[in-house]
Amino acid sequence: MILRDAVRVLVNNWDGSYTVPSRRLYPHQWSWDSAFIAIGHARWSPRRARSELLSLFGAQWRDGRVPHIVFNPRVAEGAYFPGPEFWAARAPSGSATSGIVQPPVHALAAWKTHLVEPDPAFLRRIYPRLVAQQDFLRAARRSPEGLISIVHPWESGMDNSPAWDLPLQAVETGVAGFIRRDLDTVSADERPTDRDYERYVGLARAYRDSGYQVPGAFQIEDPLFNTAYGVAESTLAKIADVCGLDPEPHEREAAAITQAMVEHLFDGALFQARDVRTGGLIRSSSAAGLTPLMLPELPAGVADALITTAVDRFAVKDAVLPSYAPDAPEFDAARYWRGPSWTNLTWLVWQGLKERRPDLAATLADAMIGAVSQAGFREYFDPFALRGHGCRDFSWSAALILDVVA
Ligand code: 9YW
Repeated sequence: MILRDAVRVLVNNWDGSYTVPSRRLYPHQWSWDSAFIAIGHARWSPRRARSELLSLFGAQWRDGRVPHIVFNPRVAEGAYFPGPEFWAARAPSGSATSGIVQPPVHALAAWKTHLVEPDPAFLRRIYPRLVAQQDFLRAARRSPEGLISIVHPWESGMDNSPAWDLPLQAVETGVAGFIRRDLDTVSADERPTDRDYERYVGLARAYRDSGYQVPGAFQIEDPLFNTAYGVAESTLAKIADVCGLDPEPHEREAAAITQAMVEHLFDGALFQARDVRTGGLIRSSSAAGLTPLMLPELPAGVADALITTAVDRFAVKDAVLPSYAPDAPEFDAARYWRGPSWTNLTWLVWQGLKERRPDLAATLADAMIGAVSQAGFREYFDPFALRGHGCRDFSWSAALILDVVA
């Protein structure tokens, strides 16, 4: 039943060559959504999984960046804010896109698709594009410490995480005159605030006005983004191997980023984000800090400390994973990335626990299935009451459940 419903969500959200995250709230193609969605498609239609990824990379920029939104020209102007008129950017393919990126989880998606239905020709086609995606991050976003930075909260994928409260204070507000289309669909107390949006728009506008070259007042090394980058390198090593290419440079890069993360972002219990402008760690209780469990070469002692934190502070033994630790004062069970459980974040931590702690991984899998069985394929869930929040029929909630039960 749950599998049939999940496939139905993906079929209804399919747009011919890719899947929209949600028909009403997000009617275009989103970058990291497409990766998670491909992982789900792979379980029932690997052809759609390959199409999902190839269509996204069809809008890759010449500098290698994969834009976080690829706009569908058939969707009415103004249906989503900020839309193509705001971003004013075009890929060489001619598609209108945004100019920022999202966590690079796509190599993992390509590999998982290949594992379900081996297709070396697909891997050979997508490999150079995945390498270019990483090259962009190295060229444009790497600090002397060897970590990759994001220049907008939207690039983290966790837009209004409390981890961004402090760095956002340095960002000017005062950008007004826009219409929040998200509030047409979802109630305001489940979304970021207007003050958040003013800063998001201000930051995006400044980056846009520099030709998407110069970061504005927000430059952060985020543990989830860096984990995705590191996992991409270890995955590219496997893909290179299948393609008859040298995996070694990717292995070296994966080891280097893991080491830099442990050295600069680990606080002894959780990975934290670092503010590049001040050099200081931003102490928060975001579940993003648990995702380094996915890094294959994470030292065992560090992994053990993360697992203790996951159990003690994120209730991993008896609930779905909250996006923010419930014992922290900023926790809000219903507001977007400030506490609710998200299937993609839970899935990432589940991946990281599968080999290290199969018992906890099984508990998380059951919890994910329990949440969608009770509330449907909602965008996010109250981690304790399991009440659904945000939009309905949300693609990655459906897609990742297909992977979890496979
Ligand atoms: C927005 C599409 C995207 C996700 C992000 C999520 C949200 C867009 O939706 O951002 O309008 O707020 O935060 O992770 O990719 O599902």
